[in-house]
Amino acid sequence: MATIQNNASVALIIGVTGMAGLSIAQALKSPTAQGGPWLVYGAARRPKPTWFPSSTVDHFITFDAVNFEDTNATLSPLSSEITHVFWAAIKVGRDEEETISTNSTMLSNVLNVLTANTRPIKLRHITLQTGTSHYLGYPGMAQHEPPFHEEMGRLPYPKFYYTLEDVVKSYESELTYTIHRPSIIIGASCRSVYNFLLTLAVYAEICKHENMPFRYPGTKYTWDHFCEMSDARVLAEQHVWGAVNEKATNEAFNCTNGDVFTWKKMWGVLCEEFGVEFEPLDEDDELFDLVEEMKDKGKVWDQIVEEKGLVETKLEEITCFLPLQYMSRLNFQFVSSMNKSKEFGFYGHVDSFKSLRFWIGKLREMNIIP
Ligand SMILES: *[C@@H]1O[C@H](CO)[C@@H](O)[C@H](O)[C@H]1NC(C)=O
Ligand SMILES: *[C@@H]1O[C@H](CO)[C@@H](O)[C@H](O)[C@H]1NC(C)=O
Ligand SMILES: *[C@@H]1O[C@H](CO)[C@@H](O)[C@H](O)[C@H]1NC(C)=O
Ligand SMILES: CC(=O)N[C@H]1CO[C@H](CO)[C@@H](O)[C@@H]1O
Repeated sequence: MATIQNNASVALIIGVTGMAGLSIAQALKSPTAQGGPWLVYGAARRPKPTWFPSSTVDHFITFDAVNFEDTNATLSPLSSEITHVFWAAIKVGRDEEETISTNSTMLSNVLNVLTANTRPIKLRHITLQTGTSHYLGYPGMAQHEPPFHEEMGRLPYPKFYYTLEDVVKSYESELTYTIHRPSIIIGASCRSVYNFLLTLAVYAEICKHENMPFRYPGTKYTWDHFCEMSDARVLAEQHVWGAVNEKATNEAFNCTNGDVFTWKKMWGVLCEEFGVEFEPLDEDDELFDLVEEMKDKGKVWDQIVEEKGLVETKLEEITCFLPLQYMSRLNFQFVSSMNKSKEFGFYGHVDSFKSLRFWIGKLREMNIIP
């Protein structure tokens, strides 16, 4: 276990059991990490899951950031150590308003405690992860034209990402920040709210088990047009880069793999990896309602988990069929510009097909899927 030295880099990752948080921990503990060696505190709301690799963090801590007393009791003793916060947490409310209030409370609580209980303030920087939905409107409402870039203004309605950015900016006189906006995050965890890859893997396993075809729930448009993803490793690399490079200070960056793909091609990769037959999209067919199809499949997943001896999970906790289906029916190309990142000196990238294969392997290694 690493020990604390004066002026050392001490990280607190909020949301360490999610796809991004786990990859940030791994990036910080890599021997070549910029700004390292890092002492890493990983925080989550719930206790450490069995699949979480213990050696990834120096200290695993649990507290509920929504609760100020709990946050204060846990973090005030650490406020004289922690130099960097990596924010990769999300707690989704019943609606955008609840999400906004919950999220800004969590973020304010953590920043309050770390800046109020020690002098001089040790905390120097926060990396805030939001997402490219920053640029997206709600169904039927105004939105920006892709490709999206950072200078695009805010849309004229409440979005919790905007609120989070405002909370962070309100601490501008005390610390610096960077904002990271990934697209669809691809990584390995069963504690992420939006894990599209795991959702697709579970769907494929259910298809095999039930002898159902592995059908695409989206439109012909997204089947044929460009989409992109954000590998959790590239995202983690950008967080660390943002945390230690002065040039990036107080700037927002998109974060995607740096390539684009069509779902038609990606579906083929998924079929190969999961061992299911490729079903071409039939233009004349009605849209396939995956959400409806998976509604009652919880018991089937339970059975697969038991038969294959997998880590115990519940279908409704690890999948997000509705957002997946929504994404697969967008009527524009879901792509972001990586111009700004590159101009500022961040060149992280990965081949999206290789990325998918890599993370499917990880999910298997972690015994989350068969
Ligand atoms: C937070 O905790 C510290 C140390 O335990 C304590 O001194 C401080 O009064 C607490 N702050 C608040 C606002 O409760
Ligand atoms: C992200 O990409 C979108 C689409 O190209 C672009 O409009 C937006 O300005 C980019 N944002 C940043 C911070 O680079
Ligand atoms: C590149 O990104 C910048 C934002 O940094 C944006 O202003 C510009 O329009 C983008 N150019 C292209 C070709 O997307
Ligand atoms: C900026 C913002 O929306 N802050 C809200 C965070 O949530 C608390 C309550 O949960 C509100 O009081 C704040 O106004």
